[in-house]
Amino acid sequence: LSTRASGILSALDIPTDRELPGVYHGEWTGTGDILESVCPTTGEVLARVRSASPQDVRTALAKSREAYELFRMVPAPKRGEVLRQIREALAAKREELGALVSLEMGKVRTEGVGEVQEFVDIADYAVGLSRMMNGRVVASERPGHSILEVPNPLGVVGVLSAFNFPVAVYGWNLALSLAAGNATLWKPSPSTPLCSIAVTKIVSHVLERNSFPGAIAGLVTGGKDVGEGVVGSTDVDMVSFTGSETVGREVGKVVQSRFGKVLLELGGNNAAIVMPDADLSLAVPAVFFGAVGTAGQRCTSTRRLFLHRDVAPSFLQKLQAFYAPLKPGDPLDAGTRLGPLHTRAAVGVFEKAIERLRAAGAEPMLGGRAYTAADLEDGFRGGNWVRPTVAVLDKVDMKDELWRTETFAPVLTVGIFDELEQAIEWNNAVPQGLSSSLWTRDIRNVGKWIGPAGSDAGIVNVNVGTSGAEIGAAFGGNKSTGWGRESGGDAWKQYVRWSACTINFSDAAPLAQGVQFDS
Ligand code: UN1
Repeated sequence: LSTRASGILSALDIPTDRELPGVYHGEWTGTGDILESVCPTTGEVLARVRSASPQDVRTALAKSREAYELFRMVPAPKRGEVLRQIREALAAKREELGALVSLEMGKVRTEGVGEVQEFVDIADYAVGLSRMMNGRVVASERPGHSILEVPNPLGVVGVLSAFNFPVAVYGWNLALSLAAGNATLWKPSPSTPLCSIAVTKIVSHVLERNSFPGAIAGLVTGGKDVGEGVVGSTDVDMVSFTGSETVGREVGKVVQSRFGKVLLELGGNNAAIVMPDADLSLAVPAVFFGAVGTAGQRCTSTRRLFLHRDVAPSFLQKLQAFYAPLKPGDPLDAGTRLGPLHTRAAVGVFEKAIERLRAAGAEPMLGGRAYTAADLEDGFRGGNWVRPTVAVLDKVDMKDELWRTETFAPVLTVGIFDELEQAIEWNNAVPQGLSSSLWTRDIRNVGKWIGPAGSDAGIVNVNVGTSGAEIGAAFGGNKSTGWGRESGGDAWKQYVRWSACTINFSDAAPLAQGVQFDS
């Protein structure tokens, strides 16, 4: 193992000299297939992980249920105290864990550390929540009666997360689920097992120190079969899935068919709209971050850019200046802005998107090609590198696949408009509805954008880019993005079982609606 990798792993107490167990349910085990963690920057194999066998999944599910039955009796503020300690433990390893995200996922250092910060933030939020998950007292129409709406713990929450946020998305779910009194079982992406092992270690130490069962935050690494084992199990009360629309559609059906709860965070196809009165000194860097940050692999990445005709030439010229110095760099180096794509397959997806653009007559004005080995410096040749791409289309047809498909790569497709209404129509004309961003200083545009005839996405920003949301508001999207909400806002209400309790304190037992049913 390179010293670059071994330093990061040992700082997180991950042994580098043996196969790693990829299952945790109070103890570490793993008897399934081997998963390889491959560094997307260099191609180096970072570790071999023993994933969950079908028996491991069954054991983990049983342990999760047992842990839930104990944990649901713990008062919520006490659960919050555990979260507070998890928050502290994560913050103490912020740099190390952030570096592991960069090493294993490939996003650049500041974004890797930012992702850990996002987990810290949601843990803070959930500590507060643990004293504020309030139910309600509802006025009863009957004398001497009260109606309570009581949030009770839900059960076992299965979290299936994607490679692109290998720490934070689990964090959103774990923090709310734990505050709510549930046990959580995590099935991470098979290509980021080390991040999940490192996080689970940190969390499990806190649980063990507090004499709680480790299975409150269990882990089953693995591929499709492990995911199916969790999704299909009636022992899992809610499945929170982040990933592609194709897989999400199946997950949704399976969970629905057994009447479980499902929370879906699927594709994004996010647009930024730039009006002629926009402050370009803010809009250009925001679009640059949205399109190139995480090498275009956030579900909130900016994929579509709609420029008002009056501002298009100067916007594109300024954007070009931001793209020009980009070159492959080690995501671990502080100055790097362009990391690799996470997998080799993603390079093929990028190339297909470029072909589609060319077929539509749009020659990219920037990028347009993957890096070949000959273009790359020593050390990077085993990685997955593409040139961030910008292409302007003369004719915009939102029915064309090139606009409708989410390509998980840094490809920004640009259309030119004359009226805001037209741009909003384009914004809404795709199947996905995650994030959107309008750049203007005219309050009348803002009113249109955030109102009934405005953006139909879950995230509707003004003078803020499409990606990089804070944790305070509920995060999620509409339409084929799946309507799920995670993180802040009212998202916690999905992680509980609501009990409507009508209580009669009186000496009579009248029926509602005045119904008389005497013998
Ligand atoms: C994702 O890409 O799955 O808003 C989540 C953002 C981040 C989370 C993205 N806070 O870009």
